[in-house]
Amino acid sequence: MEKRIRNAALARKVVSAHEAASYISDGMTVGMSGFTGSGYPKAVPIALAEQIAAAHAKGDPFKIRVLTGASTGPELDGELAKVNGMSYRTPFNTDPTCRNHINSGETDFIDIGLGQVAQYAEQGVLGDMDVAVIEVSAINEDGTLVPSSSVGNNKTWLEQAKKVIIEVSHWQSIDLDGIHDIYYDYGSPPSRGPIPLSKAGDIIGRPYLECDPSKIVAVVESDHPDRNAPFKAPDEGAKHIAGYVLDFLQHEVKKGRLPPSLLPLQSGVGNVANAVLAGMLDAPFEGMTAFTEVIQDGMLDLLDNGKLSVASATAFSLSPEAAERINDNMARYRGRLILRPQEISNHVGLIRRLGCIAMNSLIECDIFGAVNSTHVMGSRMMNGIGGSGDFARNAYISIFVTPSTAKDGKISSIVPHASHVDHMAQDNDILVTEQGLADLRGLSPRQRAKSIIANCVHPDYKPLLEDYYERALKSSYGLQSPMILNEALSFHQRFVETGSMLPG
Ligand code: 0RQ
Repeated sequence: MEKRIRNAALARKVVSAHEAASYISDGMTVGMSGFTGSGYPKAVPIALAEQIAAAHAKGDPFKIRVLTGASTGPELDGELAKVNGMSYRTPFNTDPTCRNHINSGETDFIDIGLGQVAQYAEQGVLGDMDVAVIEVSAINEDGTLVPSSSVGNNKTWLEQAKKVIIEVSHWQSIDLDGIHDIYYDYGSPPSRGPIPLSKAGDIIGRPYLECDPSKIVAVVESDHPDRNAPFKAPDEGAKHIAGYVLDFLQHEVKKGRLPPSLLPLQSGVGNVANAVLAGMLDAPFEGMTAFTEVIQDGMLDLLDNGKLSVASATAFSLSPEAAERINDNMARYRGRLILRPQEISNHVGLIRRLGCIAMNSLIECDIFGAVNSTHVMGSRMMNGIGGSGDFARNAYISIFVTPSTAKDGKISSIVPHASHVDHMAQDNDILVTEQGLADLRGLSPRQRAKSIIANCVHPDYKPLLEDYYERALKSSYGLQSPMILNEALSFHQRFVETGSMLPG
């Protein structure tokens, strides 16, 4: 086994996960590493959950406030949620038990754009950080830390926390060394200067994380794998969506609005996003780049076949097969794969400067193009806005992709009025479903409604939306964005009452 703890003083701080977890007590604010299932601590949260369960069994209170990069995995959000150990959670979650606690009101969830979290933490509005628990892939002789498969908010947590626990993962590739670019010169307003990054592949920082060694109270070794979820093979709908997106991009190149190598790609996670990336393998774009937040399987395939020259992100989000492939060959990707802090991967100024092409998924979109990415029926949290807000608003072209229906056709993804808005209509350029594509750029709300209903709505819902919109044109208080106030949320109301948005 390679030597992963190369600093003698820190090697003397190696303890069991239980001993490390005992530094955390009721009411503490804990910053954990982790972003979309990669690079999160595993051994310490499992031990912590056991300690929380033991305290609860004795009738003692024990809940903590948990801050991460984004979603984590079953050993962290899963275990802590199962023992009802989180009073507060930010900024993004995909764990089903944690989601239930959020939606039952048990856990306060703060849904923040991922690029903004570090700044909020630095302002102190997320609470003083008592402990940070950070997974790394190695500790260097000089005490600097080789990050793991995600960088997320780790730089900020290491700076902000009073005490630090380092979890050294033996599962992570030893060759992650050299993959990261940690920018330390961002500063705070009013003395914040320009970030010297003008291409996705620019290296602007250092390869290692730094931490005041006197704050490190414990080092734990673990060998748990990341949560690497398998992707479903793209279904027919996803393939259709991918086809429309690729045709659109080719059309933009033909029109001279995009270069033949496109502009840096951002892609959300999920099967549709992955299908679009898979489609790019056969598309006529060469020398592409990615400036995104997660590297998923599709990106890796594009890097492997040379279509993508470089991909910048903050984390991996891979299937188990792709994780194995990348772990076995990490050294080959050095210089072509770059992991950065999420305040840089999701920096709105850089997204605007580079002119990213953003592709994200959604819960629902209304006939004017306002997008809900987070709340089912307006009130139930799914995962959070994630990075979609950072990218959608600031992209050169913002594309949203979605199947036209959800839950076996009982829900239309296109509704008269969004029941919650994460991305206002003005930010969203292109909407794509398996039915077709609506190019909303330069259109008025009435023109947008016509285009979305004609191109994107499922045939089962088209007559309903046409009827609603025609009547809105006749009875609306104003005609800029025609609306029937007491019917705007009628699709949602029908679903809550009958289990389907379809009448009868
Ligand atoms: O639930 O599997 O239980 O049926 O939502 O939907 O269609 O598989 O799509 O995986 O891309 O997720 C918006 C949630 C879409 C995601 C969202 C149900 C649907 C299914 C998943 P089931 P799909 P996806 C980069 C960018 C915000 C963050 C973001 C997301 C489940 O993309 O979290 O974009 N986005 N980040 O049935 C009720 C509807 C629904 C619905 C879908 N209208 N009503 N349920 N679902 N539409 C990554 C990061 O930021 C980290």
